[in-house]
Amino acid sequence: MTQFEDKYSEYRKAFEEILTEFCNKLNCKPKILSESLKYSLQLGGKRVRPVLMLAAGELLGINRKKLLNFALALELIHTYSLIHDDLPEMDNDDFRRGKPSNHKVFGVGNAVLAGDGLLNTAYSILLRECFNGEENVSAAKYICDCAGISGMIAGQSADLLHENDGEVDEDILNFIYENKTAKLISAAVVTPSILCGGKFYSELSAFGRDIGFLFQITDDILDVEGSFENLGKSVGKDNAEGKYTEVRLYGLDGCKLKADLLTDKCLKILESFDGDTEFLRELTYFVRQRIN
Ligand code: GRG
Repeated sequence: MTQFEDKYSEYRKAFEEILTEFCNKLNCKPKILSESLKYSLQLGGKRVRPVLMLAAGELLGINRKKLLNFALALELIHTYSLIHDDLPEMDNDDFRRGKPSNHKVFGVGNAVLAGDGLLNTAYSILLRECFNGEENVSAAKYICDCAGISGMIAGQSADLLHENDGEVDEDILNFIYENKTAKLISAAVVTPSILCGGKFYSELSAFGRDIGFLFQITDDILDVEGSFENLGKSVGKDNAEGKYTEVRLYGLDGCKLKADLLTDKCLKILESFDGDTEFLRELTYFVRQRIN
């Protein structure tokens, strides 16, 4: 394992301990509710948002324990969005993380409820954090805003609205990418900043936005060049369904160029920190070169 892989799995393990504890305590009635929540949470996934949060927290010198509940809430919100995104009336995908999507196993109604349940529980975790001081209140609000109607939900709404447009408009595309994908990823690195009084706030916001865009563009590239085996979900759907993507606007080569430019932008922002940014630099390359 490289030093980067070692560190990634250390962050991931720290996060998955609290996730496992959360899953073990789930005891809903009826039982199918716990099962459907656990199914999606424990399917795997890269855990890139929690890893980003713990890495940014370390850069700022925050005690990891202060971050774990925020990381848990963020991953719960992300998982809810994937369950709902896979539904027949949304992106209609039968597979996620290499396994049948939540609604293929539990049915559409239960999958809607699983997503609702994860979102509700995330808010409850964030609400509890609000008793730990004003900075926690601001951090919780920031995550809610990134996930909500001025964030991820707005992005998904615009995505649905424009999915059958004949031409791709750059401003609309940027709106969709920023809100649907970049805001939640950005929340991962901005939350630690808020928790320590706004240290490096503007740098981390800019880094989060750019790595979020990069993440979405590499997602588009992978939809063309990736495989089901690596991605664990269907490929080629964007093109087949005429979806609103950067590939349609700039072509595959244009997208790769844009991804390289965003990578450089992220690396440049990291130069302005006085701490050790090696892991975040490597993580940026990882997002650019990812195959899953
Ligand atoms: C349903 C409100 C609502 C929102 C859905 C997340 C989302 C918004 C749509 C998913 C569409 C999509 C493929 C977005 C690209 C970026 C993205 C969020 C990819 C999936 O995230 P990963 O790669 O997934 O972090 P894992 O499985 O690794 O956790």
